[in-house]
Amino acid sequence: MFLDKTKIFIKAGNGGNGSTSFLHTKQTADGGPDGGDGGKGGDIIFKANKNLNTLYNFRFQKKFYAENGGNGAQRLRTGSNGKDIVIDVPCGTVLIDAESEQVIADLYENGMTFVALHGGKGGHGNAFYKSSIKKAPHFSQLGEETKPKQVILELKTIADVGLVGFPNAGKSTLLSCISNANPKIANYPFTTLYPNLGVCEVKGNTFVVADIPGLIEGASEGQGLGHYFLKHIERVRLILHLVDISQSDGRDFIDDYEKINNELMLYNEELRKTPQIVVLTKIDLIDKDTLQEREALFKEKYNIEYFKISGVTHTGIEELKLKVLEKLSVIPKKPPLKVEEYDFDKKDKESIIITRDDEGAFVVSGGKIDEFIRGIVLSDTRSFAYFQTRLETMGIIDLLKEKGLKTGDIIKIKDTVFEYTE
Ligand SMILES: Nc1nc2c(ncn2[C@@H]2O[C@H](COP(=O)(O)OP(=O)(O)OP(=O)(O)O)[C@@H](O)[C@H]2O)c(=O)[nH]1
Ligand SMILES: [Mg+2]
Repeated sequence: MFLDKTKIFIKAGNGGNGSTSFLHTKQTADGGPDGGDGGKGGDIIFKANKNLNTLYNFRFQKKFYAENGGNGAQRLRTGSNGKDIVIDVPCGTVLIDAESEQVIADLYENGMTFVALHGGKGGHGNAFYKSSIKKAPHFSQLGEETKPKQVILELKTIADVGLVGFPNAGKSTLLSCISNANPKIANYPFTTLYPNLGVCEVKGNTFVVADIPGLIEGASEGQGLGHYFLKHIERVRLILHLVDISQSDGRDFIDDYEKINNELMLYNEELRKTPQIVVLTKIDLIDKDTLQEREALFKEKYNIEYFKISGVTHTGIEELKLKVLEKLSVIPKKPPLKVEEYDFDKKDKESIIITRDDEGAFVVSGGKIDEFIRGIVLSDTRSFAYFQTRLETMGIIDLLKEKGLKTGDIIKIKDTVFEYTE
């Protein structure tokens, strides 16, 4: 099973809570605040791994949660940091924000990493708040909570050479002749159901070849599987265009050649600029005269260089490999996608959302509220007083009044429920 596009859920770890604690020893009955800070939550990191060729593993696992930070504790103990999660993806995986559909990263080269989500910050313990004015702060800060996000992974294979041609043209046969790949080969169209990669070695140099199957007339409009796979040709440096000159499937080889070229152009104008080598295949199946006649026809029509091979007798394979190596040595690699500056991990610190629940209570939520509530321990009476004052000064009470708040109404903010009095 080949998988080259999928959507997954990711969530960085929450920050651990700060601790409220006071030192009590035999010598010191009240030795001051000693609550430690919470630890940082784990990050979500993507990493390009050359040993992967598909996104297949994501069929089984679609949710990734990094570990939360540990809570702070007495005696100034800091909570442990949550473990990061490193998600391995094949080279050439493009990450897209599922909500905005913006590209956020292109993991182009082996070992490249991208921190998609940062873990939440740990909250400060009460020791942090100690000052000359506030000798015994009875509050600490909650850890920062992180939000889950959805990200689309799309694989745009990074190969040096792409093999294209009608089904049955002999692409997989050629791949098996020139590389370490071992694809299925059979005498019917659509034998290969997904792109295969192989590593080819010539004179101590290596290059990666991708077999792009399923191309037929109309592929660019969604016929067959070809359109689905064309994205894997976008980044190859050199296209080998295989044409069955023996016409063993009963079609005209010139017509085949034009149709495939047409599909490539229709898919992406840029592909017009990708250098191409024409490879006439299955020459062992026709006699010398027929071959010469057809070659003459091809030369007359296009006047371009071409190669002729047989994957069965191996005629022409070595020359072709050398030619590919020679061509690749002067064709630069295609650059990674240009990714615009985009803050995928943007923390919402501004929103205030007011809704009414089934019982008519006013429910206040949003990023600004989350941030504000982090610093308040509502069980502590001094903090609760501060909380009420801040509701006024932040303008939340005014916003609620605009929505019809009056004395006796219930307000819910996170886990806190209280009655409003003017
Ligand atoms: N005689 C001869 N047969 C060949 C040659 N190349 C491929 N074939 C045969 O042609 C058939 C199709 O070859 P494949 O390599 O599977 O073709 P493909 O282009 O990968 O086809 P799809 O995977 O269906 O797109 C198989 O039966 C091969 O054995 C060749 O040079 N000579
Ligand atoms: Mg094949």
